[in-house]
Amino acid sequence: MAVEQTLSIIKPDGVQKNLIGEIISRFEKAGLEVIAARMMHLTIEEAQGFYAVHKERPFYGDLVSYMTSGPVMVQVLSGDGAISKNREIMGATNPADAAAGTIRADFADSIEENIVHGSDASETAAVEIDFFFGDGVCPRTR
Ligand code: IDP
Ligand code: MG
Repeated sequence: MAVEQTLSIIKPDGVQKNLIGEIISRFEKAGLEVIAARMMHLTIEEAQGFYAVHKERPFYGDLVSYMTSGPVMVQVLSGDGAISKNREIMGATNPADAAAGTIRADFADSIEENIVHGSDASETAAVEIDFFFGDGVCPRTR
């Protein structure tokens, strides 16, 4: 499987629950490497832009409010099959449907407040990484 990069976000509920270390530890234990990271509080415009693909959905306004309700931790993960591996570790969007042992099954309160974001395909990963880390990432040299 090819080495890929994917965008991961620990959403405001994950940060509030003090799960940054727990979540990143799960990625690292699965062999993914953090090659960029930043803690930030998204503006409404940033959240709207990031989730523009969902702007016609009924939950868009709520999603933007949620994503701007507190700071987030944004990181780029690198590794073999990183995009699907990250999605597997996250679990299904709705925690009620998420497999046991996934982040969302273990920690999410609802289909909206579901702790983490992960890119869903190579095209979206490239766009999302550029959205937050247009200045570049920090590839591992050891
Ligand atoms: P994903 O995060 O698993 O890729 P998407 O369908 O891309 O799921 O939705 C983006 C985010 O929008 C979800 O993670 C969740 O926070 C929110 N969301 C998705 N579906 C619903 C819904 O039916 N009601 C409320 N919020 C939703
Ligand atoms: Mg998505």
